[in-house]
Amino acid sequence: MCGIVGAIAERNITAILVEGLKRLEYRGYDSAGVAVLSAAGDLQRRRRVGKVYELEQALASEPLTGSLGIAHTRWATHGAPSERNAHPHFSGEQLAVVHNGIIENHETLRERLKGLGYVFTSDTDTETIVHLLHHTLAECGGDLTAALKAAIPELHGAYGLAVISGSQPDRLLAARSGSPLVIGLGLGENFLASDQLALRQVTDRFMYLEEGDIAEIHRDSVQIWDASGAPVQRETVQYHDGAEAADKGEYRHFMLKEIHEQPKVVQRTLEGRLGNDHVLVQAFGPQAEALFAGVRNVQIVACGTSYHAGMVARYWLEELAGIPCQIEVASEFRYRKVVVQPDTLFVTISQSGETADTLAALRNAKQLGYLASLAICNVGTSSLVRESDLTLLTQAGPEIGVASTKAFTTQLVGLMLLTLALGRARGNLEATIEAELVEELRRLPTRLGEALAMDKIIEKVSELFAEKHHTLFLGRGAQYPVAMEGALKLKEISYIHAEAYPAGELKHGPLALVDADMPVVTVAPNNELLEKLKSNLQEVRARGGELIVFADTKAAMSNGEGTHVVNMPHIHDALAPVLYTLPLQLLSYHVAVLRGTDVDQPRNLAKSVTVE
Ligand code: HGA
Repeated sequence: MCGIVGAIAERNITAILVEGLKRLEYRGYDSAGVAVLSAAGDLQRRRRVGKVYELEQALASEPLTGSLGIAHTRWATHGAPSERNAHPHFSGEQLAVVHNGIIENHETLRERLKGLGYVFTSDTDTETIVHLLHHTLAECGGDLTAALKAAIPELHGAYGLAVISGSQPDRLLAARSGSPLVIGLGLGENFLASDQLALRQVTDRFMYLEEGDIAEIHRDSVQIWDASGAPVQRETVQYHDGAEAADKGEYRHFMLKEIHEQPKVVQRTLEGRLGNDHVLVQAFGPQAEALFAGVRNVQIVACGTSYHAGMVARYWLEELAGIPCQIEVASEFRYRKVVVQPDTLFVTISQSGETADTLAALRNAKQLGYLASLAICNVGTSSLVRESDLTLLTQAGPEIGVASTKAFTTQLVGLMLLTLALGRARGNLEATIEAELVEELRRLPTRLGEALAMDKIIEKVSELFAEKHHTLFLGRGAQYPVAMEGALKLKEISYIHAEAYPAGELKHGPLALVDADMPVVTVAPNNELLEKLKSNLQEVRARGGELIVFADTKAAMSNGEGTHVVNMPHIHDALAPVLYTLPLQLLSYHVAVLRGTDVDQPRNLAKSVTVE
C-alpha cells in the first residue's frame, strides 16, 4: 500500500506527480505529500493530511515548480496519519525520501542515528531511512547512488523507495525489496511509480524493477543493479490499451463500473483457454500438463476476498476433481509449522500479486517440499507471478475500487478452469461432465449480464438496510463462501456489521441475534440443499427476522410477509457461486451509496496490501 511517484524531466513535473498520486490513491489515502527541487536548487515540500485533493489545494495556493521530484500517498503503518508523518521525509535540506513498506529494525536504527546527532521530526519508520542515507552519504564522498547501495543492507523489512537530493539534481534513485516499483520511460524524461497506472498519462513504455534492484534514473538514461550489485538490463514493456481503466466513464463510482465489467472480463479470462469440450491445460504454463498428472493434493493460500475464492474452489476441487484440498489465510499459514502431504500443488490467489502475506507464504512454501506452485493473479508482472512455477492470469484489468469485485469473479473462473484441468489430469472427471461445464462456462458471461439486469430491484431492496447496524448472510455448500464474500463487501463499504454463517449453523448460536432489526440475506440456488435451506429460513421468520433471498427462478420461492425474494437467472449449480456474487456486490454498493460512505475508498482500508 502507499503510492510512490517520481519524475525527472526538463519541464515542470509537479502536476504530473499530483496526477500520478490521484491514480494511486487506491493504494492508500490518509495523507499525501510532494517534494520538488526548484531551478534555484532548493528542495521544497508540501504535505497534507487527507486525500490528494487536499494536497492539490495546498499546491494551488502555494505552488512548487521544478523538474525533479517525488511524491507519496500514505496508508500509515508507523505513526498516526498527520502532516509531520506524511512523506516525503527529509534529512537536512538537501535529501528527500518516499517509502512504501515497513522497516522492521527502525527502532534500533533510530537509537543509533539519534546517537549520531540526528533529530527526528516524525514517528515513522521511513525517517530512519533518510537519516541513514544522509549519514552514509558523507562516508561515500557525497555520491548518492553509492550511499544508497551502502545503506540498503542495513534496512530489514520491505521497501519501495524513491530518493532525490539537491546536491545531485541529475538523478532520481529507486530501490525495491518487497514493494513494487516501475520505471516509466519518456523522451528526454523518465518517471517512477508503484503502479504503471500512475504514469499512463505520460508514457506507455515501462520497465519493472525486480526484487533487490537499485535504479539510477536520469532524464535520458536508466541504470539498474540487481540484488548482487551487478548491472542488469530489465525488459521494456509497451502497452497499447488499458489507460481508460483509471476513468470512471459513465459510472458514479469505480466499484459500480467494475461490477458491470464482469461479463466482459469473465469472457476475457476464458478466451484462449477452452477447447471444444475441455480446458486447455497449457493455459497454466508449459509444464502444467506434466505437473498436473502428479498432483494428489492442493493447498490454497490467500487473503481477504481471494481467500473466499479459494474456499469456493475447495468445494469444486473435492466434488468435481476428487482432489483433497486445504485452504488457509496467508497471514496464518506463513507463521505456523505445516505438514506437507506428498504431491501437493501450492496455489496462491491475489489480485495484485504483491499481497505481502501471500507472497511470504509462497516464499516459505518453496522451502517445504511442495510439488509446484501456481499463482492465480491479475497482474502478469507481479512478484507472485514471477516467483511461481505456474500461473493463470485473470484478465480483470486494473481494479481501482478498494472493495474487490471483478477480480473475485475472474479468480473463480480461473479456479474452475484449474478444477477441470486437474480433474481430467487425475482421471477423476468424466469427459461428459467436463464438456457440459465447458459449455456452461461459455454461457457464463451472458448469465452474468442477466444477473446485472436485476440492478434496479436490488437497489430498491437496499433501502431495507439503510438504517440497520447488523446483518447476517447465510449460504450452504459452495454458497457459504459466497455469503462470506457478501458480508465482507457490506462491511468494507457500508460499515454495517455483517457476519456470514453456513445456514445449518444458525441454530447453534447466531439465531439468538435474530430479530426485526437484523436482516438476513441468503443465496438460494436450485440445488439439493435447497429444501434444507428453506427450513433454515423458516427458523429466521419464526423469530421475526426479515429475509432477503436471492433465489433461482426454478427454486419456487416467493415474496411473503417479511420475505423479499429476488429471482436470479437459472444457472448450472457448479457455476452458481460466480453468478450469486453479483447481486451481493450490487446490494452492498447501493447500501453504501444510501449511507453516503466513500464507496471507492472506504475508511481505514487500502488496495494491494503490500504490508504485513
Ligand atoms: N511505514 C511507512 C509507509 C507505510 C506504507 O507503505 N503503507 O502501505 C509509514 O507508515 O509511513
